[in-house]
Amino acid sequence: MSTPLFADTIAAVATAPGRSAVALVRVTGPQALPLLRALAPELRGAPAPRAQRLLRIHHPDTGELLDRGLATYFPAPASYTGEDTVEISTHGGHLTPQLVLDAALAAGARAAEAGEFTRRAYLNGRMDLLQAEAVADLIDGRSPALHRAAVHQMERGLSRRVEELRTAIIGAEALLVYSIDFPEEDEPPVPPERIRAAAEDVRRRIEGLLATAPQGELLREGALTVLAGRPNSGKSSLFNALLGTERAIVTDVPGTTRDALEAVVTLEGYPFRLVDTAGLRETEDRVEGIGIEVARRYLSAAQLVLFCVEAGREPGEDEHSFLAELRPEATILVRTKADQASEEDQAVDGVRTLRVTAPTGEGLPELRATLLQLAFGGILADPAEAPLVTRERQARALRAAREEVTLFLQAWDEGIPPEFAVTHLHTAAGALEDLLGVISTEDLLDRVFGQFCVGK
Ligand SMILES: Nc1nc2c(ncn2[C@@H]2O[C@H](COP(=O)(O)OP(=O)(O)OP(=O)(O)O)[C@@H](O)[C@H]2O)c(=O)[nH]1
Ligand SMILES: [Mg+2]
Repeated sequence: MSTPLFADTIAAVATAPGRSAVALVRVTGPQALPLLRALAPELRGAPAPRAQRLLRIHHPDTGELLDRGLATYFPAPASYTGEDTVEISTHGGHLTPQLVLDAALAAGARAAEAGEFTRRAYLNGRMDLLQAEAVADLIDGRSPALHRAAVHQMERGLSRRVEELRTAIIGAEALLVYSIDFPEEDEPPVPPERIRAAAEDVRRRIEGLLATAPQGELLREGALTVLAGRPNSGKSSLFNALLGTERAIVTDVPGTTRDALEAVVTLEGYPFRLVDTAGLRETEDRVEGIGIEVARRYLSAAQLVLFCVEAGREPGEDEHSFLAELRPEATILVRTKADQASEEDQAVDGVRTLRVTAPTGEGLPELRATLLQLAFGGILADPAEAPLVTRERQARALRAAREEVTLFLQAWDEGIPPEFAVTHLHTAAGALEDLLGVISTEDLLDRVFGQFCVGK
C-alpha cells in the first residue's frame, strides 16, 4: 500500500448540531483504528471492515462511559477519504456527540477543519475537484434541479466532458509536435487543415459547455423575478399567492408596499427569487420615493418581470411606456383581479398576457408554468442531463481554455511556427487541468474547501 499523504488523524461531528435521534462522529487518518480502541477497550482483534459493531464509548483518560454507539471501520483505501476511517453513530443531541468528539481528541485526533474530509478524499485521489464541488452543492443546494445537476456532476458527468476536451487538445498538441520534430520531411506529416479542424472542434465543444453557465448560475441563485406595477394593482397579493404564505402586507391603500420584499420559492423544483416592490407612481412622499427607486434597481437586474395591471382597466400611458422598455421574452403582463372583470382585455402588442385571481388561485398554474418555461426552458428542453457549468471557477477556466485555443487558431492562420503556436494549446490544456484539479495549489484548495461544513 502507498504511504499515506497525511500523518495526522482528524475527527469531527459530521451531523448538524441540535436535537436528533442519532449523530455521526467521524475519524480519519493512520491512527483511526488505535483511536477507536482507546475509546472502546472492549474491542479485541481487528473489527470486520465496513460492518457495524455496537460498542461502549469511554473517555480515554477518565474511563467515564459516554455512550453506546455503532462503530464502523473502513480500512484504507476503501473509504471516503481513502484513509483508515472510523465512523461512530452516537445518540444525537447537544452533548453526546460533542463528548464523543472530545474523547477522540483526547485520544490524539486533531479537530478537523471545514471540508477537510473531502479535501483529503480529493488529495488521496478518491475524487476530482469538480466532484468535490458537487459534494458541496449536494449539501447546500435547495432546489431539486440543482440537486440533480450536483448528483450528475458527482457521477463525473462534467469531469468526463472536461477530460475528453483535454485529451482532444493534447491530441492536437501531439500532431503539432510531430511536425516540429520532423521538419525535414517534404510532405507535412499532418496536413495543416487537419490540425485546424481539430482545434476548431475543441473550441466548439468548450463553447457548448460554457453555454450552460447562465443556466447553472440560475439554478444556484434562482431566477430573479420582480413584481412591478402601479400602486394597488395586486402585486403583494400575487407575491403571497406564489409563496403560499401571507408574507407581504396587503391593503386597499395604494402605496402599501414601501420596501422591496424578497423570498426564495421553488416552483416545480426550480428556484426563483421573487421580489415584491413598491407601486410605481409619481410621489411627493420621501419614503415611498425611495421604495420606488429600489424597485427600479431590482427591475434593471430582473431576469423576469411580472407587470401587474388590473383586469378590466386599460393600461395608462405610463404603463405602456414602461412595458415598452422591458424585454418581451422576459416579461409577463399579469391582468390581476380577474374575478372583477369578466371581459377579456385587449391584448398589448407583443406582450405575453395571463389573467390571475390571487385570492382564489385562479390562473396561477398557468403563470407558474410560464415562469418555469421562460426561466428554465433551456434546461427543460434538454432532458439528456447535459452537464452544467454551475460555478464561476468552472466558467473562468473554460473561458481561459477557449481564449487560448482561439489564440492558437489565429497564430496558425498567420503562419507562426508551430513550436510557438503550440504553447497556446499547452496553456489551454493546463486550464482544463486546473478545472479538474489535476495539479492544484493550496490557494485554490482553500477557496474550494473553505466553504464546506465541518465533518464533510
Ligand atoms: N377582488 C380581488 N381583489 C384583489 C385581488 N388581488 C388583490 N386584491 C385587492 O387589491 C388591493 C390591493 O392589493 P395589493 O396586493 O396590496 O396591491 P399592491 O400592488 O401590492 O399595492 P401597493 O403595495 O400599494 O403598490 C387589496 O385590497 C387586495 O385585497 C384579486 O385577485 N381579486
Ligand atoms: Mg404591495
